[in-house]
Amino acid sequence: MTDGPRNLSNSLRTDRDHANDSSRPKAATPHQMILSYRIADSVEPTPLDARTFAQIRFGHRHLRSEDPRALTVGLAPLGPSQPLEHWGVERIEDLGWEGGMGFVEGEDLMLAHRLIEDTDRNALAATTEALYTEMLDLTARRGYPHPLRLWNLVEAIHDPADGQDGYRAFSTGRANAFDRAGFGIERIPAASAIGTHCGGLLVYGLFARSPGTAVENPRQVPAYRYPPEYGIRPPYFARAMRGAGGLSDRLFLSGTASVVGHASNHPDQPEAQLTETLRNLETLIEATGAPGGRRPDLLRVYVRAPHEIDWIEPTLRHWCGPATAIQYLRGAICRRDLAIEIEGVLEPCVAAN
Ligand code: 3EB
Repeated sequence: MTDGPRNLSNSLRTDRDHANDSSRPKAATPHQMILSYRIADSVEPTPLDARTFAQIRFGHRHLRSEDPRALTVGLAPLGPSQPLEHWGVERIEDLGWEGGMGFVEGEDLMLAHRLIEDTDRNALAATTEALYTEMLDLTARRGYPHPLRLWNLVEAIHDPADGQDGYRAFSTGRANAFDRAGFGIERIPAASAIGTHCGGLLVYGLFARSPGTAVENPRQVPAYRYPPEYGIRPPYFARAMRGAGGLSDRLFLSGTASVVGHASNHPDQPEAQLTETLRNLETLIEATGAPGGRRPDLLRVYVRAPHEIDWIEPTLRHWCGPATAIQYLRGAICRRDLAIEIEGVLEPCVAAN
C-alpha cells in the first residue's frame, strides 16, 4: 500500500530549509552524525522533526508515506516487542523520491528504500536485479556508494519463482546486480532476507560515503562462497559490517541462524537452533574485535512460529542481559528448515576500536 509518496509536505519543507541553510556551520564532528539509533515501545507514528533520519515501524503490511523517512515493514511484531526503530541525526541534507525509490541523506549516511508490490513470480530474479541495480545506481550517484546494511523482505520466499525456490531466485538477482555494478566481495554489505505473507519485494538499507569493514564468522563459510546447492548464485551478504564516518563504528550483525559451515544445523529443532545461533553470534562478535562477552545493544528476532517466543524470550534475555533492546517479529527464515534468525547492532564501544 502506498499513501502517495510523491510530494513533500509543508512541514517537511521546513526541515529541509533548516537542513540546507548554508549559514549553519557544517558539523565539526561528522563522526557524531548519528546521534541515536534506538527501538521504542510505540505503535503510533511519532512526529518527525529536523533530527529524524528514519522511523521504521513494523505492522501487517508494507506502508510508505509521503515522507520517505517513515516506513512500515510488513512483519508483525510479537510478544514484548518494541516495534518502532528510530534514527536521529544532527541534520538532514536532502530527502525525497526518485523513480519510486525513497531516500534520506544525512551527512555521511543515506537511507534508501524501494517497494515493488506486484512481483511476477516468473521473473523474481530479474525484478530483484532491477531493484538492486536501481538502488546501487541512485545511492552511488548521490555520493553514497557503500552499502553497509540491507534488509530484504520477500513475499512467499519459499514458493517457486523462476522454476526454483523463491529465495534462490532472489539471491540470483541480487548477486547479478552486485556483479554488474562492479562490486568486489569486500564491499558486499551485512543483510537479512526474510519471507513475508504479502507485499511483493521490499528492500531498504543504509549507504555510506566511506567504506565500512566487513567481518566474517569463523564458524561459517562466507555466504558468497556457499556451494551451488543453495542456488545458482550464492547469497551476497557479509556476516557483519562495521560502519565508518558518521556511523561512528556502529556494528551491524547480519541475520544469524543455526548455520555451521554452510549447513543448517538441527533442522526443525528450534531450541537447539537457538543455542547454535547464540554461539554463532558470540563467535561473530568476538571476530569483530569487541571485548569478550560483549552483547549487542539491539537485537531483532525473526521467528517462523509465533508461539516459540514463549521460551525464546527468557532464554535470550538471560543470554544478553537487561540492557539489550529486543524486537520480535514474525517472519519466514530463508531456509525452510530454520525456525529462528537473530540480527543485532552494537553501539560504538571505545574499547572495541
Ligand atoms: C544463512 O546464514 C542464513 O540472504 O541476505 C542470513 C542473513 C541468511 C542474510 C541473505 C540470509 C541472508 O545463510 C540466512
